[in-house]
Amino acid sequence: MGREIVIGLVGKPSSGKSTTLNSLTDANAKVGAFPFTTIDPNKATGYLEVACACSRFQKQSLCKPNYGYCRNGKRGVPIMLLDVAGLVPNAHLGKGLGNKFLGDLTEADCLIHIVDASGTTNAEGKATRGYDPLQDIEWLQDEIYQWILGNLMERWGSVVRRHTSTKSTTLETLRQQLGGYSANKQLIGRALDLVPHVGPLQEWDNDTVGEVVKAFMKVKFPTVLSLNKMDHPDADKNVSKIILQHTESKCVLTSSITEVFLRKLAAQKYIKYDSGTEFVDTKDDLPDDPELKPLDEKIRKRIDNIRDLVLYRFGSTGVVQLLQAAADVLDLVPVYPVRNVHSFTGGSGTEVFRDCVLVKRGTAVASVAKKIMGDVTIAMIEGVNGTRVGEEDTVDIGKNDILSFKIVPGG
Ligand SMILES: Nc1nc2c(ncn2[C@@H]2O[C@H](COP(=O)(O)OP(=O)(O)OP(=O)(O)O)[C@@H](O)[C@H]2O)c(=O)[nH]1
Ligand SMILES: [Mg+2]
Repeated sequence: MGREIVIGLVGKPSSGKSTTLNSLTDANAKVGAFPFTTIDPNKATGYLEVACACSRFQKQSLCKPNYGYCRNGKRGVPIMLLDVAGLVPNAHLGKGLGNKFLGDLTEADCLIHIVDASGTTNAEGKATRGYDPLQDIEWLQDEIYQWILGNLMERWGSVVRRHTSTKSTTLETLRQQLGGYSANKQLIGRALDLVPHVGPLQEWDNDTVGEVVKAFMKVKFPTVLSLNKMDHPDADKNVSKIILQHTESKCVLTSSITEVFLRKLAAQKYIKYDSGTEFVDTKDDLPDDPELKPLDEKIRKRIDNIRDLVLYRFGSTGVVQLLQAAADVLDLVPVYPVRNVHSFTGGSGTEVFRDCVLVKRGTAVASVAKKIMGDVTIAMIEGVNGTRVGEEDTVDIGKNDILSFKIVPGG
């Protein structure tokens, strides 16, 4: 059903991309304290937690998603995460693994830049002390920019000739040139709206092409900063510096290694742990719980440390919030296609809200239908209780987000 949202995890080697992937999914990507542990991209499904529509209608007990989960009105909607090889300065000139990483990113809808906020790895991902991670944010954006710009400039002469001879619009020509980055016309249109003064394409100079590429990057790769390794004592000062410098960016403090550890302890029944919260309960806290195993001194000490250094200081390990921040920059709304707009069931059975897709806020209902069902002819669209919804009406949280599409048979 439709194309899933894809989030790319990017950053220099050893910043914690694979650890973050493992902390958010069931993946078991290889992790190592040396650069280029990951070469081929790892893909795994994570879950974006949203307030499910079932709680609006007190139908939590009947809510059984086809994909993901719903626990008492808290729904985990599947989202694809992509962990790619580390990027180093001048990758676009072939350094490190060169452009390989960038090619793997084309299908991403947004990026999470995993920054090693502890300053214990240099720009190449090698162990050091006192490195300033602020630099990584600058050069990483520049690498992506140089990559897209380089690909476009390589053939700019012929792009302009073709554009003029076929009398294409700027949007059509850019669609052809940038379509390879899984960018559709709407997305490129939004990028062009950011640079309204650029004039006709055949007259663009290098600076103008650069401006257009920057605008394209903004809409194609909106980025969240994950300030990772915040459990490390050197992270504090770097974190405040980054947040002060990057006021326009969404920053989330994370300790992905802590999340991996807590999940492991929970699976082994040493703790009860609710991801995304600061609450960890052990046998010491819940002595009557028959499921929990007693702690040995070593584990007890580590849990105390985690509480002091991460959970009580920051409120959580941050990784669940990271996906929410990504959904925010993408401005996503969960939309529930149903068969029956009174009971919210699917084709058969009593279970409700079986499907859920994430779409950009403000998307027209007709585009939602297309995303879900492909090219079919819609006869009618209904909302809650059978109210008619127009094809051009737009979706928002709580507005036109429960829909039933009646299609023309064979249309
Ligand atoms: N202290 C601390 N260390 C971490 C954290 N996350 C990851 N690490 C460590 O950082 C090192 C690199 O982690 P990886 O997840 O392999 O890093 P990567 O970004 O995938 O690296 P490449 O695949 O080489 O690009 C490992 O030794 C991890 O244990 C964290 O939150 N805190
Ligand atoms: Mg890795």
